[in-house]
Amino acid sequence: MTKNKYILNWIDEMAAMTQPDKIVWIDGSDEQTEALREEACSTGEIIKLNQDLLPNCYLHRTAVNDVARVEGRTFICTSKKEDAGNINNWMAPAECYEKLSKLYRGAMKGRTMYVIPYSMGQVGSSFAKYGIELTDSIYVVLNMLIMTRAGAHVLEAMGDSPDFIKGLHAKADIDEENRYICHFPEDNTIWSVNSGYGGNVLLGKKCFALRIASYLGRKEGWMAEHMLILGLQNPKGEIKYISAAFPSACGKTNLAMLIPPEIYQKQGYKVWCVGDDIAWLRVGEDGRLWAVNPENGFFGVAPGTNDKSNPNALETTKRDTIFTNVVHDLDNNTVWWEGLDNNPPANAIDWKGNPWDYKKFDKKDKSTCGAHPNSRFTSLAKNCPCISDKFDDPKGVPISAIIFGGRRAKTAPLVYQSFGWQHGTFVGSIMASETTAAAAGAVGVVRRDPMAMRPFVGYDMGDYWAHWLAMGKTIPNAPKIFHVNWFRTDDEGHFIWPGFGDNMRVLMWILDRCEDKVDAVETAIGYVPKAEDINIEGLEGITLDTIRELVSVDVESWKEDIANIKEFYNLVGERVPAELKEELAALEARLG
Ligand code: GTP
Ligand code: SPV
Ligand code: MN
Repeated sequence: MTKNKYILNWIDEMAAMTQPDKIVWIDGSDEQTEALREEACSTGEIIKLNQDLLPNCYLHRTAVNDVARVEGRTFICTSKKEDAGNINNWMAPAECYEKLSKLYRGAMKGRTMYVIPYSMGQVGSSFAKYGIELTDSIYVVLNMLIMTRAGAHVLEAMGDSPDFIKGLHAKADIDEENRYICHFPEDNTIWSVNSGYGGNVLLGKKCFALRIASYLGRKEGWMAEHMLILGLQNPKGEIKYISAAFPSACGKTNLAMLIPPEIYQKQGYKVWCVGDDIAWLRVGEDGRLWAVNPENGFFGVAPGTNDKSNPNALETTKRDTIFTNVVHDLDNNTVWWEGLDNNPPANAIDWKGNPWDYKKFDKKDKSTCGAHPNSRFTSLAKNCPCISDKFDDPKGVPISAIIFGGRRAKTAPLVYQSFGWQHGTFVGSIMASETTAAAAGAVGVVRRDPMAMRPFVGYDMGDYWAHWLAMGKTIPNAPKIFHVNWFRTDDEGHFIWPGFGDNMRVLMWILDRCEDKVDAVETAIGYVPKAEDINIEGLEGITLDTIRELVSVDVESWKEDIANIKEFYNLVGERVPAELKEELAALEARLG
């Protein structure tokens, strides 16, 4: 399909190592895709679901030991250790290549190597970057065909260029002890072995579009961020765009597709989704920051997705979708997950492939779940009812506001605005959140997750913050920076803020602030709303006092946080920019 010698030589080399029985080039045609689906169904790799109820939908179960990203086994392999920084795991490139070569050697014997040419971003646009993933998994091929723009047209766009990201993935034995997700930013290379789960193996996503892209962005003067992008349309038809960085499983997909509360719908407000996970941002000729979503689909969390919380996502999953690790309803040959509805299937198979008795499901005991808490749907962005007409626009969209956020039971208020770009960068750098099921490890532990990028920065965290500060100086008309927290809890541990669609009420305040339409109260941490400026019309059980409580700044818990922030800055190490240390000292002084 190509004469590009860089591509062909590299594939020869990888094939000599992994020794597949045959090599198949993915062209993106319906015929080939359909043949691959049939083959994967025949081996049980995927299950064809009820085609009347869920046309073109399939179910896949990963190995029980392989259900989330593995941060402990994710490496940044730069020639100098300092360049990977203290937050990333590091291995010397030569050592890593040698170690993984042994795991790859002969790993594709008896298997097929699929060659997937793909683009992150609209093919041919100035934002687009190309990659090739070699994989022995049809599941990966089918997911990449949804999540990226893939096929023969990408090879054409690549021409004779040596400039592409080389990704190699082999399932090998799905052996946890030998699972590695390794990045060689200096070589434009990604090697993944012994996993078959999403973020570990769909190499265009976190590996390329965040880890490698963040490295390239620093070199080339742009930004790759773990951000959703949405457009909020007012009754006059004007659309303002917002991007928001929340850690994994903290509400990006939900916010990106939110349905406005009735009071806003009646007035004619609408929300459009441009992206739900990753944004690439560049300074435009007009001096504003412009964003594209480099992906082509959504790899969304299934549990909790329902017709109240996220009807747009639910609708998107009704066709052309691959479900991973959800419940299989045998009576209808459909799927189910916790939080979909109150009718769990009576005759069902759980995510592990065992018969599942919903009567034994105990909300407090995750081991009784039918669907894995990190079970996912892979769906086409174009099937989303609220997809923005700018989704495919090679120019992207201009960003008015950047929002950071996380899960904090107490410390962070519902919303606050930073004092400017530098302070906003500081706010991003001290982000913290309770851990979720999206990564292997304990759930519910507070950890610092700067810009929601802790697992995804492909270089030193201090340098990454310096890049944020430097970018700010190149954007004459920079977005305003905010922080939100939908997850404050009361003394019984219940969320106080209703969240989901009602988060629009907070977005309205944010956009009003961007346009200088509303006042705010200056506090030690930033500007918070006056309670009466958050619209609570039509909200049951929420009064102005509730809002006052939600936007209050608990000085004592912030003081406690300062010690933890200092510890984290120490961990990041020498390259923490002086400006951020000054911001930290200033915050400490303001707290008194
Ligand atoms: P990744 O795909 O892992 O990057 O996750 P994400 O950030 O897109 O998270 P997602 O929108 O899938 O939400 C994850 C979980 O948070 C789901 O269980 C949601 O139900 C829950 N959630 C999302 N938004 C809200 C909210 O406003 N309030 C509350 N209480 N929960 C929310
Ligand atoms: C995340 O964990 O942030 C995800 C899912 O979006 S994964 O693709 O597995 O990284
Ligand atoms: Mn994500």
